[in-house]
Amino acid sequence: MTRTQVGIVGAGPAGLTLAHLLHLEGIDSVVIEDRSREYVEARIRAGVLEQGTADLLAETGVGGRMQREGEVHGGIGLQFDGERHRVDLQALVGKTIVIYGQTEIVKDLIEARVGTGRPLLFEVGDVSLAGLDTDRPRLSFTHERARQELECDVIAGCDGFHGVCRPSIPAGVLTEFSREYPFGWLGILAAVAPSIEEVSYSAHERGFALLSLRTRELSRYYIQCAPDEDLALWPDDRIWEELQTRVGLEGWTLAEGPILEKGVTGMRSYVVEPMQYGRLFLAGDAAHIVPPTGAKGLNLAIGDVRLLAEAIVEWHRTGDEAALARYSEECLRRVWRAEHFSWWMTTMLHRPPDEDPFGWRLRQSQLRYVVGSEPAARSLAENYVGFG
Ligand code: FAS
Ligand code: PHB
Repeated sequence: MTRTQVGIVGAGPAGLTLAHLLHLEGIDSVVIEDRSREYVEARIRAGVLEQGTADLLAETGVGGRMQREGEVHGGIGLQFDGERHRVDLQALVGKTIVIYGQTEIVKDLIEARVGTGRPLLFEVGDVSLAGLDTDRPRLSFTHERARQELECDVIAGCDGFHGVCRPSIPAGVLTEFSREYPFGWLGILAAVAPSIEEVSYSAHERGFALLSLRTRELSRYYIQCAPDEDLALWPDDRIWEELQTRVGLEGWTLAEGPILEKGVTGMRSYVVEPMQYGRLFLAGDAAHIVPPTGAKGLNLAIGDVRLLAEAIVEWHRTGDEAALARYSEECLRRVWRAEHFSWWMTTMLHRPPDEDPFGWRLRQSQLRYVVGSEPAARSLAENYVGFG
């Protein structure tokens, strides 16, 4: 049996950022991940960082490449009825966002972790948790064909929506809140210069489309599809044709190019309360999921572990467990604000399969109001850039 102060399950943004923040404060941790390093570094996901997230990465010494290669954006586009409107985030709320892929953040955090020489174990198997309601919770797992036992002071469940930590909490403790959406996103990564300067959301009668980017040479575009859309029915030319229909504008051209990756992502809202049990603390997608329309998922995960790291440090320094006891309550206020904003953006911009003309008119009116009223635009802006 080996020991550590914090056992961290999952090497996604939540687990890696937590390990990094704890290390800066001299608190030891072990990170265990069931996938390979190559897999987690290649998994294409989020692209938009709230200013608070970007500032945290920069202030804690893992934001150098983000500052060199990321793009700071002062606005986003909302397109409907043949017009693209700019929501000027910087003018409205004095904050910006950073465009920098989650894959790059994960690479930067793994490099920092490896640089500390502290344990980051990939391709672990059969992870199980025990003793969560004692002061010596334990992780057991297989690594390099050997069974390992790890005694911890606390365990951080950063293992995403399909992980093992949340299900390790006894029945009857948790309350789940969820909503499934009758649509998903078909996303592409294309080797073509983005035809937009900033992220642009488009509501079209045929459905939603999103124009985003990773670099000035890599475009990241999405179209609304069925949640179980069969990708085999979407050859590249059909994807480009549908994108052209949904985002086409007078006097503007969407440049096409080779599609490097394509995939379908389902969409749900989900929150579990509380986000802790005994010495197990859930963070990120292990505790909550948002539809990506609000670009909140990654940012929520970072917000959770920022709070968790502060609470663990305070406990180790003073023996005072009050901040740890308040962790879930503190997180959930921010989580539910992001859940509502993500639901609001999603329902405003997506066409439900059973939408009638009345529903479409309501959405058009809502979009006109958001781009035409400064208070309404400011409300969108302050939620989009985040409150951190
Ligand atoms: P993650 O899921 O990123 O990381 C959890 C880690 O735990 C993974 O590496 C997993 O392999 C590991 N793990 C799981 N079970 C384990 C076990 N038993 N033992 C050990 N390790 C285990 N958010 C946005 O803001 N914008 C987007 O466009 C966007 N697109 C997304 C597309 C997809 C397909 C998905 C699934 C999510 C997307 N998200 C997006 C949300 C996403 O970015 C998450 O919010 C973010 O990855 C959350 O980070 P973590 O909580 O660290 O969870
Ligand atoms: C992305 O760039 O992948 C992205 C941008 C904005 C979103 C979701 C995803 O709301």
